[in-house]
Amino acid sequence: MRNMPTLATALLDGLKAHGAREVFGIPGDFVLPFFKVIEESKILPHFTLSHEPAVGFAADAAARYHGGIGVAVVTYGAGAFNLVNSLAGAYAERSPVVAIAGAPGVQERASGYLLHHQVRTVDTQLAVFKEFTCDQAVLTDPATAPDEIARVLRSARELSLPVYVEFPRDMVNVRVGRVPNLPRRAADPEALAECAEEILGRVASAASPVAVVDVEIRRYGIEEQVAKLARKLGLPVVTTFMGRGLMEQAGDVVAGTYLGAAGDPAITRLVEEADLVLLLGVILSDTNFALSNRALDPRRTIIAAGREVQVGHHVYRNLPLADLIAGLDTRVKRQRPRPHRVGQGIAYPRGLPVDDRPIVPSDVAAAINDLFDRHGKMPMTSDIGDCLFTAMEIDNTALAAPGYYAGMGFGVPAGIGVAAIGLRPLILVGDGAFQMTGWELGNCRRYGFDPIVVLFNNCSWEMLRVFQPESEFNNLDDWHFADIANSLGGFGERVTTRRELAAALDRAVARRGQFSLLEIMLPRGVTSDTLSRFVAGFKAARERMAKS
Ligand code: S1T
Ligand code: MG
Repeated sequence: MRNMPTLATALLDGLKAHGAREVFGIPGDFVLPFFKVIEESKILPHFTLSHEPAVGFAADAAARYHGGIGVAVVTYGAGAFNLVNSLAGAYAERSPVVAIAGAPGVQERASGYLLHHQVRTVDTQLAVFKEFTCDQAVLTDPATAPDEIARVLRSARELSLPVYVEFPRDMVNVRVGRVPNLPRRAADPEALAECAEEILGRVASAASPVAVVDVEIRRYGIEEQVAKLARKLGLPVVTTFMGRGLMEQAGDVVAGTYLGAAGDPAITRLVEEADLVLLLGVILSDTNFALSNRALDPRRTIIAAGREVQVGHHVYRNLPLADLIAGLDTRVKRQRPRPHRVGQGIAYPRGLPVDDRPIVPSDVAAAINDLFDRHGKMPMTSDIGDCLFTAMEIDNTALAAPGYYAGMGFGVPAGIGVAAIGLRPLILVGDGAFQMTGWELGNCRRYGFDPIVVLFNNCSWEMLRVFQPESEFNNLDDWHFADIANSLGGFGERVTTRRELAAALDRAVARRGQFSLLEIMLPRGVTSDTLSRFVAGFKAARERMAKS
């Protein structure tokens, strides 16, 4: 017994072995014993935040950036239900977050009392989490707990989706066996061979094929492999809206981001006039495809996502994307150079005039491009709002953003998650979203995080205004966010002119050891061109659908 780990240390060791690098959480009485082990065992570093939605966002963003799994530890009921929206977003956007919820002890469950934080039955919480996690384990039996943990962690990695672990508080120090490390299940070699040959045959006979990539290629850590394959095949690559920031190192093959009617016309033509579209790890969402002028024709589309590959009318199941890319790579016979029809690289705005004119959203993109030219790129996170559409005018740069689920409040806590893995992020956020989770910046000082926060303050829910200009409820008050930075342990300044913007960004890069909050004042009613085209296209698509 002495040599056996406790369930708490077995879980932490298992998490680490399966790719967790840190833990985010907020304690509560049902999870205090586990938190004690987290803190004292030092198996994984831990970071506490202020509100559970932020815990989920931070864990999600950390997983998106380091390619392992994210971990969110919360208490029963009040804590876990606060995690629902973040986990739902992680599920929608295919991010492997392990939600670990403390819970009533096995003995308490049988007491007959309603326990505090309990909603209906003890298992109401499990039932809710089943909707947006791909696997669950309730650790009530020491004999099976290690295997159950191994199974859910493998599911999280294989499917790149959230999982749920419920940890009764009286099980924390129970002695158990170690959590086995289950190997990933690879593709059936025959199915892989047949699938790869079929795809390569299609590509060889296509005149103008294109690859569209989305977040799964990052989730499975294969961005470089996709770039290499694209070079061999002479395939131009575009990212989806959700996939913006992918393959930032592969500027030679990535032509830009496909936004349909809202995007660069050359990129739109590249996709819509292609005679073969290879969708790699793509979420088939409205934000990615609703603005298509031409619907994706199954006969000229190959889609590999969610461990499934569809080529025309053939479906290959249980075929992981990483195996497919490797299988294609080894079978490409010879390179077939194709004439590139797009000039590499879209001309993103840069060279911001340093003058005393007021700032518009595209100026922020130009200022950030200039900043990256001077100081090097920074990893970015963004909230939903015009800041994310403005990000489409920043050079293709590593980005975590809720481009599909579109949940507000992601940007700041996601940036904290990125800081926790040792990077210095640039965070883009609107004033409405900042009202939701901006307070979390107050946690930067104790961990020594120094993100740069670029806050688009238009005193408005501007994106909603674009949809419905007549509504006055979209007017927000002026909260003077920069003024709160000091009391939260950071540095804040408000900028209103282009000269001030460029100078403030430079100062922020130089300021280390505390967060910098740049509150950029933007006029109401002014948006990036990309947002206005996007909303116009979205409304038109909805109207088309209503008519048909
Ligand atoms: N609540 C949550 C959690 N997520 C949402 N996306 C919404 C509500 C609806 C919503 C938007 S865009 C938007 C809201 C309220 C306004 C965003 O305001 P702000 O952050 O200031 O950015 P900007 O002024 O640039 O629009 C969407 C699309 O669903
Ligand atoms: Mg706003």
